[in-house]
Formats: sequence, C-alpha cells, structure tokens
Amino acid sequence: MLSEATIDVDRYKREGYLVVPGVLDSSQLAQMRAEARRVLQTCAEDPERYAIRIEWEVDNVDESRRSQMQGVIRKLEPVSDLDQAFADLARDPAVTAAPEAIFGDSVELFEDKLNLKLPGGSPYPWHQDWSCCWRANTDELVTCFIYLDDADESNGCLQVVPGSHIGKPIHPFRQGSHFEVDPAYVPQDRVVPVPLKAGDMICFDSYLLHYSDYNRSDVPRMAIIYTYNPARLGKVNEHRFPDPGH
Ligand SMILES: O=C(O)CCC(=O)C(=O)O
Repeated sequence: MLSEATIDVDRYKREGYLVVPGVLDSSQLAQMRAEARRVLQTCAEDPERYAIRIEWEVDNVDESRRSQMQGVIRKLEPVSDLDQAFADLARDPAVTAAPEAIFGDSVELFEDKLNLKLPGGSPYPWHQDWSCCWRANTDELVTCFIYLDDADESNGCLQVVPGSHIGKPIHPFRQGSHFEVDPAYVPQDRVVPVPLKAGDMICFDSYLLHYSDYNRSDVPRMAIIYTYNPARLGKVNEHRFPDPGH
C-alpha cells in the first residue's frame, strides 16, 4: 500500500497533477473491467430507465461520425450506487491515499463516473472541472482518474497543462460553449500528454486545464473517475444520485 511519504504532495501542488502507478493489480483490473461492462450493458439494455446517467457519443462526435456512433455510451454518472464494486473501490486505500495526503484529511466522495471512450469515442475539449462543471459547494476537490485500459494519445489519454491551476484562474469559455475554455487561454507549448498503463491513476486539481482527444484506435480507453472533497467539509454532494434504480 502507498504511504504518505511516497506521495509527492509538493509536486502535486506545483504541477496540479500527480501520477500514482499500479493502483489496481491485475486481478482487480479484471474484476473492474468486468463490472464496467456489466453496468454498461445494464444501462444500454434499458436506456430509458437509466437515461439520467447516460451521456451518448452521438451528442459529442463530429457530424461525419454520428452514424457509426449511434447507441454508443460515452459516460455513465453516477455508477457507485449501481454497482458495489465501484462503491468499494472509491474507499480503497490504494485510491484514497493520494487525495488524503493532498488534503491532509480523510476524504468524502464528491462525484463518481465511468468514462468509456470506446473506439471512435469523442474528445473532452480543454476545460477546467471547477468552472465547467461544479462551481458549487467547494473547490477543495481532487479528481482520481483510474485507467482500466492502457492509454496513450492514440486512444485519448489525458493531456494537461502543468501548473495551470496556480492562482485558481477561471478562464472564459469558447464562444457558444459552457464547457470548453477559449483556446487563447490554452498554452499549447506547455501541453503534456500523460500516457499511462491500465491500473495507473492520475490525480488532478479542479482548476487544472486538461483535455483528451478522440479514441482513434480500435481498443477501448475506459476510466473510473472519483472526485473527493476533504472529510472535514462533510458530504457536500450527496444529492448527485438519481432516484434509486434509475
Ligand atoms: O474521460 C476523459 O477523457 C476526460 C474526462 C474529463 O476531462 C473530466 O471528466 O473532467
């Protein structure tokens, strides 16, 4: 298990992200891949019932790709109330050690999701999670992004701008978007792709500029994403769960 001494909190504070290798061993990986496929199938078989949790690829890909992405799920959120394995992993010390070291506190789960990025899956344009998605409750948030597949630029690994969280800037959106940062605020010469192996984790700050491209390969790039707040703030996002069973 990771000790706090092995987690470079100073580096996280400087760069706004931190890689933690080998959070899942091979048997956990096999189990979580199977659970991911099970939950994906459950939702795909009854999309009306699970509609509130489902984001579809067709709503995010270029027009030219729409016909081939019909019926493909991009994201399920939340998942930890649908599947005990996701709930258990959110409390696994191998995952929580890093956010705990960063906060200097134990953690509460703020948000959880399964991002599929199956072959042909769509990009997440440059964004900051705080300004595009949350702006609520607290910005003391650490996101833990755990890969279920090897990820590199060909299948859409995360790319980041190290240090872009410093000073908690809130950049303007691209015109017409409520998600994507205006490209003028993304210093392309500082962009770093972060290719990782299945079972590795990247933790990042809620103001960090990050991006992922299309999955241009023929292999999936699934990831489980947990965001935590410090336990001293309590359960600040309890209402994220839809009605039971939906
Ligand atoms: O799944 C991805 O590639 C990116 C997801 C992301 O940026 C986010 O959830 O904020």
